[in-house]
Amino acid sequence: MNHNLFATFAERMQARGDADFITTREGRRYAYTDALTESARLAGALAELGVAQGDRVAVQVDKSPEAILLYLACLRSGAVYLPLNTGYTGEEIRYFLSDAEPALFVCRPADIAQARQLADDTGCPAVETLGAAADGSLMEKAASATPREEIATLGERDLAAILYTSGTTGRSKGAMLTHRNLGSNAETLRQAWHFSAADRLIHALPIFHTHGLFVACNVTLMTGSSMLFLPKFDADVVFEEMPHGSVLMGVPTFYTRLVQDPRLSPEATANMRLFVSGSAPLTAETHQAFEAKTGHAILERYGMTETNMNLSNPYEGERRAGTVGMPLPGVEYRITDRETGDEVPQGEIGMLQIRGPNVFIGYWRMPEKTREELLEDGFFITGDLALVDERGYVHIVGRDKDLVISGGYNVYPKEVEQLLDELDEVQESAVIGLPHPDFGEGVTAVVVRQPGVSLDETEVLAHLDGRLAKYKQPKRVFFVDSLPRNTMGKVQKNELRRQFDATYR
Ligand code: MLC
Ligand code: AMP
Repeated sequence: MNHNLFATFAERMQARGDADFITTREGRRYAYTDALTESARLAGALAELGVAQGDRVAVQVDKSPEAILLYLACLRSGAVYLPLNTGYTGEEIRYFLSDAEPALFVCRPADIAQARQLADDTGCPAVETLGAAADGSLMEKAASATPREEIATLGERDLAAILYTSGTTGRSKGAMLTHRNLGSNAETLRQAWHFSAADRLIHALPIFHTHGLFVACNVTLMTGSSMLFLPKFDADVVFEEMPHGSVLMGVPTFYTRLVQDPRLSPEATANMRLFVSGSAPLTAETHQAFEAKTGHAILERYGMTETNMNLSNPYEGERRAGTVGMPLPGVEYRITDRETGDEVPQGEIGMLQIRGPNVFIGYWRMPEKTREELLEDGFFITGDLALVDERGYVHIVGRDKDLVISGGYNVYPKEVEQLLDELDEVQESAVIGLPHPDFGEGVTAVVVRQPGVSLDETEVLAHLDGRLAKYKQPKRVFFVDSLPRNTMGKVQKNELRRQFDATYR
């Protein structure tokens, strides 16, 4: 049996023929047959570039339908798709290229000089470009390549993608996701969320993370439904498009922005059947305000890069504000005591663990990290703290990991602190997340200066600029005489969060 996810997609794509797959507001359109043809051409180009089965293809490009065709070409060829946040700086990319050792790096046309340099430095043999207007050298190569119609034969544990997720130590870890992981989750979500070929998803998320790439695109491909590709979330455009769409998937920031908009009404959302939220906590207030203004209860679900989607509020039945619902079919969870590892009684808070066909097979070239987080019995330790209520709905109540989630993007404080501590004027630093009305949490730095030196907020931010992706950079920097520590010498971030709580409110 061939476990290649593309084999499943191809059957459904053929069945949909000339129906829309991806359209854009600029009038670009790929029907399903076009996607089959173009992905074969791109697969041909990959083969000509020397990309073999199992090779990584690193991709840092602006959002476009062609980037999804490249993803499909990788699946078809058995190559491992490795998408990278467009906000990553050259230094961040250098790490990913040296760690993943891709056979090909696809970058934006404007980044070609830097990309060539990084590829040279890290031993990456090929660099091609792909632009948002279907321009760039990769599409040129595809146009003249011999199409590769063949679908690579793959086993159950063969990789479809590696997605890097930041680590508590400051070093990003590559989550290895198999064709089975992605395929099982897409099929589960298609059924759980009642997707049909008539659906039209308003796609406003980026396509380099699980949410916009796998949840949105794989479910669409499994269903044979269509997507309107927007370059980014823009409330004006979403209001224009809702009368022609049926589903919106977003991070909570989408919904807090929509709720504040006077145009939000039952009429504006009358054509929509489903609003999904995830990647960060949706507050009960936003959920309730959205429902009061539209009549739609947002469906909140819970997932991770390592696991795809795990828990979801029901499609039919009550979608409870402030909860992430129940396990999806085939997914198991348990909530355990952080010390003993034993399951805690219903209603008590513990560490959330997940098992199922959706759970990744490990971190790329990090066997020890894998063993720490992926237990022998198959349960993955999420790092999230949860409880289950008397009706079986799971509540995510906090995080056991030192992580800030800003507008749905994860920021590990350690990575920022390491850069701050590089400054000669800095004695030590702590990075925390504070309640933020737009991003949910705002990345905030608290810095202790060396005695007698001068250093201000602008200078600190200037040091980070260009070294860290924009979304990881602190929105504010505060200076204190010393950091609060407990008896073990550990910085008490809770204390700092209390002290600076009102910053963005
Ligand atoms: C943009 N900025 C951010 C930011 N996004 N800062 C912090 N956090 C963010 N998420 C910066 C911009 O560079 C800009 O800086 C300033 O903030 C204001 O930008 P904006 O125009 O208001 O932002 P916008 O472009 O509208 O983007 C906000 C957003 C976007 C929320 C729409 O960040 C977004 O699409 N996030 C989705 C992330 C996502 O897909 N996560 C899924 C991960 S998968 P300046 O200085 O230039 O003004 C996952 C698993 C799962 O978690 O369960 O799904
Ligand atoms: P990532 O590593 O980017 O995949 O982010 C995964 C993390 O996002 C999880 O471990 C949670 O902390 C968080 N997350 C995702 N969905 C939700 C949700 N619905 N509610 C609360 N946190 C969430």
